[in-house]
Amino acid sequence: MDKRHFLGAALAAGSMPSLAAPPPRAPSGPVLLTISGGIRRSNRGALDPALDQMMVKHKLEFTRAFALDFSMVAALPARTIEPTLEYDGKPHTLRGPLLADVLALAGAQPADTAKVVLRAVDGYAAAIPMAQARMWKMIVATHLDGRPMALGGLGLLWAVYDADRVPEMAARPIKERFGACPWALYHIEVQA
Ligand SMILES: Nc1nc2c(c(=O)[nH]1)N[C@H]1C(S)=C(S)[C@@H](COP(=O)(O)O)O[C@H]1N2
Ligand SMILES: [Mo]
Repeated sequence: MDKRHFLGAALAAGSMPSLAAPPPRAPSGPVLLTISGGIRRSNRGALDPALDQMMVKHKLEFTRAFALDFSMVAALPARTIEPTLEYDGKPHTLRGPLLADVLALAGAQPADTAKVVLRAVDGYAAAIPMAQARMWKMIVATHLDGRPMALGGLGLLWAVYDADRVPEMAARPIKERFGACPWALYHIEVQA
């Protein structure tokens, strides 16, 4: 099968739309999120041991990565969820694209058995199987209650899901529902 037929078939099957789409532009604003590991599209090179200081401190390693600014995340189709948050026990509206769609932008379509490591600026990291990310419909939230989120609060990006709507998590005490949800998310590693 030549390349054109392959892409056509993939598009028709809906299996790899992001790969067939024209490559997204490089970030023009400050990069908020860097995706490395099992990606098929990159827009930056290797970790710079001199200038990528926070990633060095967090012991990250990569030879290429896909970097996103806020507008690239916000341009993806958004979902809205309304989980009860553990911090105030109240339902809040969170909006942002599916984590799976953010990964697809970097040409990553991890198998259900693959893990993604979601890392926050404070070093907190959660490794979750892709099956869980898909089942929980995890989003990369850009907005809380209609507003962008502060760095110093829960932003700028928060990997989160609708815990109230996932029965096995809703059954748990509220303090045990968000361990897989780093706020101030800045790096995702796709593991094989
Ligand atoms: N960036 C960041 N996100 C985080 C955490 C954290 O320490 N840093 N703690 C996680 C854990 S283990 C839980 S249970 C919830 C609430 O953590 P907290 O009670 O420490 O705020 O947020 C999760 N997200
Ligand atoms: Mo926790």
